[in-house]
Amino acid sequence: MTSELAEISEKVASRERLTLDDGVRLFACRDLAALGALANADRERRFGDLTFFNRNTHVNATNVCEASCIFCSFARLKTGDQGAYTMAVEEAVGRVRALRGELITEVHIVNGLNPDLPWNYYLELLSAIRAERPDIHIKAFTAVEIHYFAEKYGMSYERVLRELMAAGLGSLPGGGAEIFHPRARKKLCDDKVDADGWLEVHRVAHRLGLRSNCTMLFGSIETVEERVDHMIRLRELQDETGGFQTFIPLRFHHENNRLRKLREPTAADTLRTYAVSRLMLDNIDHVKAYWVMLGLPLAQLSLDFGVDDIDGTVREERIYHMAGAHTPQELGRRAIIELIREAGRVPVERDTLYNIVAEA
Ligand code: V47
Repeated sequence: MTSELAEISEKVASRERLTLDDGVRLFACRDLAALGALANADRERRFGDLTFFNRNTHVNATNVCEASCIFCSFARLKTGDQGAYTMAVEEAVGRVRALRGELITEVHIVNGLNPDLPWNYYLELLSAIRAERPDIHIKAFTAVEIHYFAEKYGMSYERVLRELMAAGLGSLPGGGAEIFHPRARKKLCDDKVDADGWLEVHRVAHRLGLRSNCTMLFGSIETVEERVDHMIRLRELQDETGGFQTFIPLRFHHENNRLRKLREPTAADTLRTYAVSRLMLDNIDHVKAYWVMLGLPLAQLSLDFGVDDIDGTVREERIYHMAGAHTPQELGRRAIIELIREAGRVPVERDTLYNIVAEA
């Protein structure tokens, strides 16, 4: 083991918290295998070979979005623009109804910031899905959407969340975090909620008893320091609330967006990012590799670099497929189990809140 890693690995062994400087040094470490082994030891200390997945479906009810994030291939600025769509509540519920009889446990809803919809649309969306499938957990609306609702409909974060909870909201997904550091955030997504606002939404959600996830969009224009800074801001909020369940590093895809001239992150950079995430975020239980964005071989490899979760069966994924992901739009339960087994791990089906549904 290289000497730089030896020093940090001693800290990890004695459960000493890693600093910004340690994180940056981990990114600079050339010995990817040794870094992976360090993250894997931590992963195995927590979960052994267990590898979590769930059965879910995605609903993206509208892609009309006022924000102009330069990495996004999904959004259309205005209703009526080419490719813009907004589902009627009944249509969105129909996507869930079509899965009647299937044992999915979660619906994941993320939308654009659509200026043409009334507040009631979202409440009706949740209550109609709940009425259709009361057994399914609804994980919906990123902190960016919650902030937008608060501003647009003139409510506090707490009021927005309480009304959504009363209509059926079960937890928040982790999207919209991108990169917190103001230099990168200004370039990536200047006109949506800033880091403090994103974190405040999750702080309030956790106080109200909701669990949530957190993400980081990596591999576009951010520096390594900015990645580690992002992780530390999440770690600090987690110290305060304990409400995050899983961290999901989201690998940048470059097709059909304004960053198409950039190269996508290499496999090595991707694996390194998972490993550093596992080591920096000592207080967040899970690190998830979203197979849709990674491709299946890299998703399997990630399980040796600190990852213990590969998300779900996922139906009708749009955000990454519009950005050039070449993975299938869904994987069946059998295929996910096979994927995990082939990588030498033990698949465990979980629900959104990490209760075990079945050891496969
Ligand atoms: O916030 C958009 C990212 C996020 C691109 O909580 C892109 O369980 C890469 O947050 N290249 C939405 N990334 C998806 C998301 C998510 C996914 C799966 C599970 C969970 C969870 C959350 O996707 C956005 C943005 O960060 N994104 N465009 C792109 N071109």
